[in-house]
Amino acid sequence: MINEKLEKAFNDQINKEFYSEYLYLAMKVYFQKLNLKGFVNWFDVQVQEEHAHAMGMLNYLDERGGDCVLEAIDKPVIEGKTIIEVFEQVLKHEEYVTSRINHLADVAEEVKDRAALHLLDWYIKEQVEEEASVNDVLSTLKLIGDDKKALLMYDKDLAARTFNPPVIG
Ligand code: OFO
Repeated sequence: MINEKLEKAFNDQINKEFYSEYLYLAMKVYFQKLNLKGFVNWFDVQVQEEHAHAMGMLNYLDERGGDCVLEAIDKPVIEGKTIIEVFEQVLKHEEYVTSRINHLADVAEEVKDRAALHLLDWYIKEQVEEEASVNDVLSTLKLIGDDKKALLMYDKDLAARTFNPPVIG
């Protein structure tokens, strides 16, 4: 049976993963309006990844005999106006999620739950990849600057991103 404090921390994080899914869905809509299909695809993959992250924790909680309590998901707000600003928000958001996963690992450590720590190792590694992939897009966008032709070419590159269902744990 999972410790109550850890169960609550998992539930909080499940909510944040679903929020991430919702935020990236809002960003997908933003790019649909711009008719940038590669960016739309990039966010589509992001949405599926976040859904998988949330489900991985939800199923884990169930496996450990815990209760999953689904709370309301906040309304997603896109803060920036430009494409770069949208990706700066994504990076800020992923850094925040990393800090919350680390907090979750701190709680698992505090209650000496080695099995949960093992699962969370996967999420910690995943956050390194998440931040790296956003940084990658941001660096390219900074190089592109105001060059519309280069942006359209990059949009084609992003169309190639595919979702590979993660094996969590
Ligand atoms: Fe679930 O990694 Fe992004 O938020």
